[in-house]
Amino acid sequence: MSSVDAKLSPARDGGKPSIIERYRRYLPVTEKTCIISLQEGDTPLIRARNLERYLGSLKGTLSSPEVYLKYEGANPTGSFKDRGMTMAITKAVEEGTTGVICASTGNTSASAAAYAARASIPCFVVIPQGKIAMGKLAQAVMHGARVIAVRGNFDQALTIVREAAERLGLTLVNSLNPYRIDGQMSVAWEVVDALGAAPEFHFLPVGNAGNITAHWRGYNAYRSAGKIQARPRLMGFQAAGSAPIVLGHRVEDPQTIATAIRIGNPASWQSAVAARDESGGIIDKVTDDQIVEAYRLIASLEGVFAEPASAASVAGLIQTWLCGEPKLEGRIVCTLTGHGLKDPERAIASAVVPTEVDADFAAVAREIENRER
Ligand code: AN7
Repeated sequence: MSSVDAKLSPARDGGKPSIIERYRRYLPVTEKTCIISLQEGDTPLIRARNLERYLGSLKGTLSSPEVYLKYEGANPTGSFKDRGMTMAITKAVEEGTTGVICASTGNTSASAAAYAARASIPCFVVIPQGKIAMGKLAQAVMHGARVIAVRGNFDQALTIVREAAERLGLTLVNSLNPYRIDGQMSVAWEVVDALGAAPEFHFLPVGNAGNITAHWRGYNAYRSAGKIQARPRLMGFQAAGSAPIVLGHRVEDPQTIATAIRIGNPASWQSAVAARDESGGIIDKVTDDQIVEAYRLIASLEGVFAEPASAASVAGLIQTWLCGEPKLEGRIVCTLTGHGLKDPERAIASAVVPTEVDADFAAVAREIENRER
C-alpha cells in the first residue's frame, strides 16, 4: 500500500493546479481521488516566427502559416508522458496496486519511475538494451525504478511486460492503460484554451501511437462539450526506418536515430489510423536526415531544445509545406514531445564542436574575431 495522503492536491499545497484538477470534469476522478502529481501540463505554446520566416524563405515568399510549438519538454520529467502518467499512477493507487510496470523507449520509464516514487510504489521498467537515450536512463535509475534491459527491441519488451502485468499482478502503465490516454488528452485542451479555437493542423511524431490517439480524443471531447466546432487535421510522422503505419505492415527490426519512436508494431495502430482518417489528416514518414535538420532548426532558430523524436513533427511540417499537399493554411501547432537534454550525445554529434584554445585572452579573442568574419 502506498503512504500517500488522501488529501494530496498540488493546488491546495500552494503549487500550480495539476491537469487532473484543472480538467477534472473531463477525467474519471472523484472528489475523493488522491492525485499523484508533479504539477505537469500547462506547457508553453510558443509562436515560432523565425521558423515561419524560414518556411517562407524555402519557397521565396514572405507568407507562411502561423506556427506554434507546444513544448512538452517543459513537463516535470521532460516529456508529454507526464500527462498520462499522473492519471495512470493516480488510478493505480486508487485501485490498490502493488506495483507498476512498463516497456519503454525511455520517456515512459522516466515518467513512470518519477510518479511511482512520489506514490511510494514499486516500479519496474523494461527497456531495449543500448537503445535509450542517456538522460532517460539516468532518470529511471535515480527515481528508484528497477530497470531491466532486454537484448531486443521495444516491441519485444512490450510483449513481455503485457504478460508480466497479467501473470505477476502488476499494473501496466504503457498507453494500453486507458488512463494514460485520458490524461494525455489534456494537451489538446490546453492548445484550444490558449488559441481560443482548435488549430487548422496539428503535427506530431508517432511511435506507439498513443499520443495521436489522445490528441484526437481530446479534440473530440472538447467538441462534445461545445468548446469547439472545427477540429484540426492530425498530421502524424514516423521515422522512415520505423514506419509500420505508413507501410501498412509491422517492421521487425525498426531503425532510427530518434530512439523514442523506434517502434515497429504500435499498440494503438488502429486508433491512430482512425484519428488520421476522421480528421482528414495524414500519417507519413520523414528520414533521419530530415529529423536531424529539423532538430537543429528548432534549437537554433527558436531557442527551443527538443529531442530528435519530437523534431519529426517539424520535419513533417517542412516536408508538407514543400510538397504543397495538403495546402497548409491557418494556424498550425507542432507538439514537441520531449526535452532536448534527454539525449545530449545526439546533440553534440549534430552540432559544431567547441574549439579548444589556450587559456589566455588573445587566443579567445582570435577565435571570436574569426567567427565574426
Ligand atoms: C519524445 O517512452 O513509446 O506515439 O516508451 O518519447 O504516443 O508512442 C515514447 C514515445 C514521441 C511517440 N516523442 O509517442 C516510450 C515511448 C517522444 C517519445 C513519442 C515518444 P507515441
